[in-house]
Amino acid sequence: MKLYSAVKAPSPRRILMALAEKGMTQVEVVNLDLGKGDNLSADFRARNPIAKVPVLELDDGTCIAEASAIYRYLEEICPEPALLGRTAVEKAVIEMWDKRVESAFFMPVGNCFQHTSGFFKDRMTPIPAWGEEAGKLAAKFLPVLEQQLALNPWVAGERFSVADITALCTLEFAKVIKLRPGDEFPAIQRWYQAMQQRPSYSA
Ligand SMILES: N[C@@H](CCC(=O)N[C@@H](CS)C(=O)NCC(=O)O)C(=O)O
Repeated sequence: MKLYSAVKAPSPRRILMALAEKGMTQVEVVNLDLGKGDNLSADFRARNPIAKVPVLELDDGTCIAEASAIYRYLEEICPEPALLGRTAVEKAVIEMWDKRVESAFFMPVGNCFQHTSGFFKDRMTPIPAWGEEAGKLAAKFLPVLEQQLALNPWVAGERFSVADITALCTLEFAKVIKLRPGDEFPAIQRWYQAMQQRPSYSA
């Protein structure tokens, strides 16, 4: 198995952390330089036509893109430790929180970064006003996360899950838009310290 990744990019980091949590450290990692457009090549588009990392390439050549689909594959081939839940309720609640973090936090952070920095201006038209609006939307997620973590040890409840990984990767990436939760978010701080103590944090 081979993981197409990119240093410091939040979406492939989700998979690197999931692999580390599952002890699947034998997967070969191929780092692309997104700034230089390595991912826009015909060769990479044959693996993912929308030219995004992560892509997990299996030994038979099957390519799986989209972080949530890769989470699913890893869970099926390596069920323990479970990151997608064990019971019907756990599975649904974890998926709900993972999607909530993706849509209400990851996407606005990414849009704010792309539309205000012009990092990908060779492949899109940045609209700075939209970027600023997206930054405000991203900030609105912090009180939601705070409330959840004030009531639960982990993002999706009692157990560590992919929702924690997705939230951590987004929270750290949010530094690029200068969004950092301060002392007014004590539950996020407590959870963040717990995340930093996991070996997968530095995967
Ligand atoms: N929905 C995708 C998002 C993937 C994504 O946005 N990847 C970014 C890096 S974090 C990327 O490859 N960007 C390169 C580009 O847009 O050219 C997933 O969950 O895997």
